[in-house]
This record gives sequence, structure tokens and C-alpha cells, in this order.
Amino acid sequence: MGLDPQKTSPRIILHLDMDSFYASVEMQKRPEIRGKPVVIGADPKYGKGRGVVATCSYEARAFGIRSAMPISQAFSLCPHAVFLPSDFPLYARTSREIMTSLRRYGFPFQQVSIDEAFLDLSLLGSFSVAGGLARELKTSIRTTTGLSCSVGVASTKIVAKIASDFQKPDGLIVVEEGQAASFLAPLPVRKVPGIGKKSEQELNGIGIRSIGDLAAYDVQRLITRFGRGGIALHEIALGIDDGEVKEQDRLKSVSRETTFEHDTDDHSTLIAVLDTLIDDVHKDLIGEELRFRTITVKIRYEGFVTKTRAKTLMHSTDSKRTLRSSAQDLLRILWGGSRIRLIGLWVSSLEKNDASQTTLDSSGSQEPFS
Ligand code: DCP
Ligand code: MG
Repeated sequence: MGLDPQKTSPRIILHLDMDSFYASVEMQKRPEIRGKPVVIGADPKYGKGRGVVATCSYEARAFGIRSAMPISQAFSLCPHAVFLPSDFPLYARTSREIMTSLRRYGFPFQQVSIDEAFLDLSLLGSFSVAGGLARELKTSIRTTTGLSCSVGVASTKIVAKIASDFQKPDGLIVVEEGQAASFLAPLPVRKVPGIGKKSEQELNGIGIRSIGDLAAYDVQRLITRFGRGGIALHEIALGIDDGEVKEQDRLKSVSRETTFEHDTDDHSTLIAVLDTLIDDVHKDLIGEELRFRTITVKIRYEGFVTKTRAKTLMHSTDSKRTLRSSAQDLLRILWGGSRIRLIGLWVSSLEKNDASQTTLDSSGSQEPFS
């Protein structure tokens, strides 16, 4: 059997997503916290801490703790959980190790976040062979890193992503071509990537609860309601999506964003969360040995209106002080005092650091809390 794809061969896309990634890396490093509720994020300060949960172990999820929840709420849900700050350089190193091992298989590869990636396995020609490779990948990642992941295999990227999420943790779901619509139909619309709480409510409001309801809904009425996005929604529900697996330039930008569980206009919360984003982005930069020249702040208001503002420096730097003052300036310029749903920070125009260029204030050593 040759590996040449025939015209009739199905597309076979694999999506892999690490389970409770930061928390699992910490549990791997510290055997004494395995099996416990572990929460990664801001310091809870016995319930008075600001900032949010980055992620938590599945044991912590049993208490209702979730990513992006205020850390104070996580503390009240489970005060005896193990609370740990993020160690980005460690997660970035682990991620690089996993992504390098996935790349080595030689299939078209696209990393989409620190812990998830797509592979285009169409050349394998069959879903059962692809399922076998998926099992092999999972075993290999577990052997080399001790971590578990969940994998979805399907004929489109979106269905593969929904499938990888279907049986977390340590899941493996293969949705063969032709089964996508029936796999999707019973799932709540919220499972579609990009459908958040607000869109879910709006869809529920017109009687659409499951992806099957969405597939059966009159497309013209969806267009009237959601504009061109209505067509895309309808196609996703039918399992139609021709998005390709594209290799991306990992060095284009480093970013972080936080969605608030409840929209907020509290200035000190915004500053505290921006500070966490600054810390996280900066740790990533240092971990990756990168300097930046452009800083961008993004805010999303209630109702999905999103604004961004960027600043480009004369020279590249890895200075945390410069990152903080620029980000705070940009937030000041952008924010009109209204309630905010999401805040994001990214740096771009990146270049590899060269030790001789390190600026005096770049290591953060003069900053007591960095
Ligand atoms: N992350 C974060 N803040 C968020 C969401 C995620 O800092 N609001 C970080 C921590 C996660 C990592 O990104 O470990 C990967 O995000 P995932 O959405 O894949 O979440 P997890 O891997 O933690 O859990 P899951 O098992 O649900 O994939
Ligand atoms: Mg994950």
C-alpha cells in the first residue's frame, strides 16, 4: 500500500491537547502533590488575593474550580488545595519538548497554543491507521514527559478539536468521515470553539441548545441574526470546515490574555490582572531568550467590541520595566472606564536575545516582586 493520497482519500486531522497542562507539569515535578487539588495562578492570600486561576488539576475541578475564575473564589471553593504560582519557563520547555516530538513525525504540523497542536495525517489514508498513530503519540508523550493528553482524530480541524475535548483527561476519540454530524448533534452548542457564554445564551434564546439544533436551523434565519457568521456556524454544525493545518512561525509574538468571569470596571483589578499578564509574557520572553520591540494591549468590552493599541520602541529590549510602563500607558489610553470582559497583552517584532545586548534593567533584579 503506497502513501500517496488518492483524490477520494479523506482528510484526516489530529488534534492533541495536554490535560490540565501547567498543573500536570507541576504534579510531575513534585510527586507529593499528585492526586491532590492543585491550582496554578495568582497568590490566593487566604481568600483576599486578586488575579485569576490559570488552570487546575482535575481533582480541583471536582470542587468547581476553573481557569479564569478569580483566585479568591477558588480559595473559598477549596481552601486546602495546593496553590502554586506559574512557572512559565518550565511549561515553555516542556511544551517545546512535546512539540518537537510531534514535529518529528514529518506530517504537516501546526502548534496553536502552548499545549495544543494539529497534525494532518491524510497521507496515512485510513482512520484506523491514524488512530493507531494517535495511541503511539500518547504513549510516547507519557513516556518522555510523564504527562497525559487527549486526542481527537476527524476529517476537519474543528471536529478534531471538539473530539479531543470530548473525553478529557487521557481521551482518544476517532470520528470517521461521515460520522461528524452525528457525533456533533447531541453536544451542547457551547462545545463549538468560539461560542462563549454570550453566544450560547443568544442561541439558547432562539431554541438552539445542541449542535444538532444548530444544524437543523434555517440558515437564512441564522444569517439574519448573526450576519455572515451565521453561515459559518451552520457549516460547523454540519461538520463542514476546510481549514488547513498550517505551520506557523512560533516567534511571531508572545501573548497572554485573561477573560473575566464577570465583566469589571474596577481599576485596581484591571491593573492587577495586567500586571499578571506582564509577568507571564515577560517570563515567556526570558524563557525563550527573546527581545521585543512592539507592545500591544487589547481590551474587549461587554458586547464583544474589541480595541487594541500598540506601541513600537526604537530599539528591541527584554526589559520588564519598559514592558510594564508601555502596557500601563496603553491601557490608560485605551480604557474609557466602561466594564471590560477581557484584557490581553502581546509583544511582537521579536528577535533572539544576544547576551551582550541585555539592558541594565532587563533582568528585573531591581524589582522586588519580579
Ligand atoms: N491557561 C491560562 N489561562 C486560561 C486558560 C489557560 O493561563 N484562562 C494556561 C494554563 C493551561 C494552559 O494554558 O494549563 C493550556 O490551556 P487549556 O485550555 O488546554 O487548559 P488545560 O490544559 O489546563 O486543561 P484541559 O485539560 O482542559 O486542556
Ligand atoms: Mg490543555
